Amino acid sequence: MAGESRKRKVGLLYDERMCKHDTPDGDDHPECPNRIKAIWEMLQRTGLAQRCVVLGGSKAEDKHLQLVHTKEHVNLVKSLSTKKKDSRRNKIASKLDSIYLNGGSSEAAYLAAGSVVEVAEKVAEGELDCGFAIVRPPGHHAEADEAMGFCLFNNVAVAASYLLNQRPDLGVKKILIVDWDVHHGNGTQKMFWKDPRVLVFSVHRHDGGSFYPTGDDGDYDKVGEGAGEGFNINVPWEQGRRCGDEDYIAVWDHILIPVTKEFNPDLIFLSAGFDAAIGDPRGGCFVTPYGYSVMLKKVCVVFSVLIGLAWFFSPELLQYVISQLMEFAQGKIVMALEGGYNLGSVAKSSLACVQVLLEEKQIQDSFEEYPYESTCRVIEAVRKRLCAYWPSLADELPWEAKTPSSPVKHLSLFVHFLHCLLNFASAQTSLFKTSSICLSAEAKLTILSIRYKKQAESLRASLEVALEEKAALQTKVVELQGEKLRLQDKYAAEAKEAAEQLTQVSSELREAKIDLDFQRELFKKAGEEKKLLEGRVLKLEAELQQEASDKLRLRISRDRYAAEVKEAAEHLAKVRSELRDVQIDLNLHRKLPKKAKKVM
Ligand code: X5A
Ligand code: ZN
Repeated sequence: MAGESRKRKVGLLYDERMCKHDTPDGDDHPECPNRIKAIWEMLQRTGLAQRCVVLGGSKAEDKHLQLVHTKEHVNLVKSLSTKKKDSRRNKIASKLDSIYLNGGSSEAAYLAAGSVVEVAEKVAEGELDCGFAIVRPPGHHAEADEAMGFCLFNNVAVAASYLLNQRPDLGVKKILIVDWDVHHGNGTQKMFWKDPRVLVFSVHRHDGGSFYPTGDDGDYDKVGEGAGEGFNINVPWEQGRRCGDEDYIAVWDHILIPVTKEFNPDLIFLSAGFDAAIGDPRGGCFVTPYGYSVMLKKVCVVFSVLIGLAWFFSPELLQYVISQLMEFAQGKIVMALEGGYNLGSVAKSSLACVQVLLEEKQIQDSFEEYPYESTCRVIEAVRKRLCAYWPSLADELPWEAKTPSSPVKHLSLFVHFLHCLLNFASAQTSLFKTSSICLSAEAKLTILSIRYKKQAESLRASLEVALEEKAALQTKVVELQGEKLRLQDKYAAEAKEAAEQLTQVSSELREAKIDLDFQRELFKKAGEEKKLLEGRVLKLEAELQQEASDKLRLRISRDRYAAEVKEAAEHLAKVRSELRDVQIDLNLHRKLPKKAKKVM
């Protein structure tokens, strides 16, 4: 087929100026400039951006903004940049719900809305097959006359309204808006509440009305009004549910895809918030990048799946015509970023989506269908509420086994389908005239037989691959069982050893404890003894001191006595010598008289 060989033209819009919207005082905020930077860097690093048509942003025109917003609201956002003082902006922001404003907010808001318009216009014109506008601030909470929930202008609503009301020349008459942001797209819902040209679908956490934006606007009984009745679909997750891939895919399979087939939109907008992603700090859900890629893929191929309805109607000609159809109508999708606050999750999910848009990744829906029981309940409730408008939602759901339903059940659906087909065919008459419709029946049969042969061949090939895989898996299973037994033995031995070690260690521990107690006791005793000894030492010291002072005293008195003795001895010696002198004198006197006698 010609369509298969053609490269998809995927638009990627990024504009650094949208990073200028930031908190006025530099505070951290989840809706931060790095969100779009992270996506852009990821797409460049992986080389995907280089395979896309890269566009810069452009500012929205006031008259386009006013298609969904009031003049007052547009003027307020416009005036933000001219009001020089941050304090004035802070005052405005404080009156709004979950909004901050700075000097760059106005420009960023105009760029976000204008950029989605730009991508949508190029896709509608056919210049691009699809595109992704990496924009901020987000848009889906913004209402006609009020900014809220980090959103200033409702970017997607502005672009949808622009195509429908300003560009009838582009032939976009029916638009589907799929909003998979984890929050309800309240603004978008209100803007198209009575408009049957826009089918708004939002899946979000509702938690009984306690999740942002609180209230019951996001409940499944809100289906639109007047001409728009049935053209608003809400899938509200219940309280405490942390939904993941399986839940979202179940909603896709049993609500979104069947309805989209019936509605048969000319173009699809995706309000692509990534705050239901695994790792998001606010959403608390578990959608993986792979989950997002399957969700996107399912929406992309929905036009071509239109022909899936023909399975109960086998005339080959119809199949042939239908298979041509998918080439004409294939996936005009415009993705616009909404929320998503974990930079890694946002970047990885975006990458997975762009891969799908580029058709570079084979996506198979390989989910086992095990959604939460509550998910099944929600799906049943939504289908019941909306089946009056969308007959394909009326069937009993085959939750266990997927058995093909009887053709009779599908009859109304088929009539509707034929109706769509005729509409489409009349719109494409020129194309039909110049191509297949002029082929002879014989040529058609030849083409068909070739196609069937090819299909049979490819089926046989995949069967062979599958059989090989099965055999490989069986040997793997045997191997794994052996491994399992071996591991069991090993673990048992290890466990035994560990138990032994444990008992040993515990006995050692016990011993150590006893030891410790003993040591402690010893320590106590030693302490007591030490105290005793210390006392004794003190006493001895005192005694010694006493003794020393006694000795000193003794020495002093001894010295004194010695001196006295010396003195006495000296005195004695003196007295003696005096005595001797006296004796000499005496002797002298005694001799004198004798001599004298003699002389006379
Ligand atoms: C776009 C978006 C979330 C707002 C939460 C406010 N808004 N608490 O994800
Ligand atoms: Zn959100």
